[in-house]
Amino acid sequence: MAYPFELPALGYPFDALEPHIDARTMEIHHGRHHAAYTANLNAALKDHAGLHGLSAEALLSDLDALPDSIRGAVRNNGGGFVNHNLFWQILAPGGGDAPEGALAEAIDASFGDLDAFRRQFAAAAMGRFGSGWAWLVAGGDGLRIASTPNQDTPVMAGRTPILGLDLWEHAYYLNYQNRRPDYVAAFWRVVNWTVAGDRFADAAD
Ligand code: MN3
Repeated sequence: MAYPFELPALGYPFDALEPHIDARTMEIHHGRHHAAYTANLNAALKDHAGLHGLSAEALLSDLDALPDSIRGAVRNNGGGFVNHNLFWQILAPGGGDAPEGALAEAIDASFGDLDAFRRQFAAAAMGRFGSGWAWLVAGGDGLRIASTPNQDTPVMAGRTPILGLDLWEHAYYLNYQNRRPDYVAAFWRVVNWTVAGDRFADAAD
């Protein structure tokens, strides 16, 4: 996908992830926040026709090549666009079982076992001060956990996020207020491990 970027459909109803992620949060998060990142990315690129053939990932992975006047806007809004595209895909109603196949083996090899991975991922999520994301990332040296501020994304470093957890308060405040640990715990109940496994397989190609 290239300019003009379009807000992707959610793929399930707003209330599909309840009680873990509430319908009102999903409606605002997708329909306002993600929509705004999409619109603002398009606005930044509007007068730069030479960039209109590039994917958001291509733009983000070479920010230095962009004009100074739009680099920050593309970083923030392009990051917000791709991060939320991923986020909706790696959530699923009735998800949260466990990874299978090659991803399960890689998690065990990289972190010990699934519980140890969950603990390390949660620690990264809790350690991110303010707004940002926690990630399971593939690329180069295998699987690892990462965290980024704001809407920065592993895509900026040419890496493939397998899972991402939105740590902005807009992702959880209505239901969880300041209880980020409860939100992180709820995340494991709605992870779409099938999509995560597919992303891992694609990253390994
Ligand atoms: Mn968000």
